[in-house]
Amino acid sequence: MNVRRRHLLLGAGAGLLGAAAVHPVRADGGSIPDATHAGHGSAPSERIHTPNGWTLPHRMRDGVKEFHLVAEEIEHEFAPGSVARCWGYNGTTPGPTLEAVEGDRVRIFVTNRLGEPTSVHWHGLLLPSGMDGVGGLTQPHIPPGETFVYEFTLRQHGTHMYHPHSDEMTQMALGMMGMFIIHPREAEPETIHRDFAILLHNWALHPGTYRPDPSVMQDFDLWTLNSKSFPATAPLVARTGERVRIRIGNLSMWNHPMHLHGVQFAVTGGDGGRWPRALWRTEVTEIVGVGQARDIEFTAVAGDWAFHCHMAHHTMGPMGHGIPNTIGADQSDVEARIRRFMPGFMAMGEHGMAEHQEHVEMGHMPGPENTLAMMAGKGPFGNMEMGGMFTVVKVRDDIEPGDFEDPGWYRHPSGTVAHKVSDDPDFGAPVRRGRPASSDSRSLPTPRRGGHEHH
Ligand SMILES: [Cu+2]
Repeated sequence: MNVRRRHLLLGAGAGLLGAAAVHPVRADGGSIPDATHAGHGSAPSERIHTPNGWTLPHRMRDGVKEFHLVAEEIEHEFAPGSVARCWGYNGTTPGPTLEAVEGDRVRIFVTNRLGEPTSVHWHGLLLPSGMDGVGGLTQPHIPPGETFVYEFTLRQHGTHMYHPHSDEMTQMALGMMGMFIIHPREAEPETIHRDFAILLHNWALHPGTYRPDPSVMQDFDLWTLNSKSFPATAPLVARTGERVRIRIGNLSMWNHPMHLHGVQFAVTGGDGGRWPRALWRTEVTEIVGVGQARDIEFTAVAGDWAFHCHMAHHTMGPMGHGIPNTIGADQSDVEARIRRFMPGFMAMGEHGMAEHQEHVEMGHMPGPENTLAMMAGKGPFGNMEMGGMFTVVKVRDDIEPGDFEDPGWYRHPSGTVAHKVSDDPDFGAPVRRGRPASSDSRSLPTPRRGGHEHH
């Protein structure tokens, strides 16, 4: 058991090394949103930047904004080394971001190219009951091959989402979801220079498999920002001093405390549109609950700032759940014995888990096929030992408006990087309390045989 599970901790890491710089693609080939016109005059209808994603182009017909969504099976890459047959819209998961302006009348065609019926629920929108998209309750399910149309007038603004309300468990587990952003009719009270949209999701893509498993309730393998796992998550790029908004939607099956380094942000809105200032909260971590959306805003400060879920297991790649705890366990004897029937076996985890990334990347242990490493990502100072719901907000003094390209790593002003002052563990005279543990873990009480198998 122990041996088999250890393999699950590891993935094929080699393909990840060059993956740090993955740029978002505007699949519509359209111009990059011009942030400079946000906040001046009338509201432009397309100005969201969806990292690793895109905004669906629309066309105007008789004063109605027309969109066309196609529900279909797709091939999706979570990060180099992990692809799967997923379900999405118009070729991607998440589906394209829909953008419109408060007061717009929208007409949305939905074509079902799946093998089973679907529907689309416009999550959080104020609309006629019959447009709400709940299969069986407010409309017939859309059979395979058919196209339905939804039409309503947008009577609100805010950060919203769309997803199926037909076989919801399966269709969402396989990736069917997207953001629906409605801009206020009037200009924003504060000029927003960068307006990002990120949808949180989780996936049970078991090691060595190619289709997400919809039956899993808790032990997910992949945690994603816009269906990408770090280091394939695109950085969020901004210029020093710009006002940045990150709209975060959560259609995963967990709540995610999203944490941003380097600034205190204001939580300024979400599903309910932009909140009055009196309701804003100053935070560094904001829980985005299942089915919720939250907007955070801040003034960009130069640097490379981590932005991630604070549930430590959500910033990791696939791992074996419930493995025995090897921290502090001397396994040298076990390793020798296991090697007799399993050449190349390496005992790990005595001093912590960080060594896993190195071992995997050096090819010491082949992982299961089509499975990301538990830890990945290279920074300018070494391994980042991250994965999943992690990305970097990259703020520079010289980024042009509308430029979202990865600028590379931050060049820290001299004297502003933590650095070594001693390699002597007895350095200095730090005050320490309590009883420092002996370096010999065998001084701890011996657990009963098989004690870690109790559940
Ligand atoms: Cu999380």
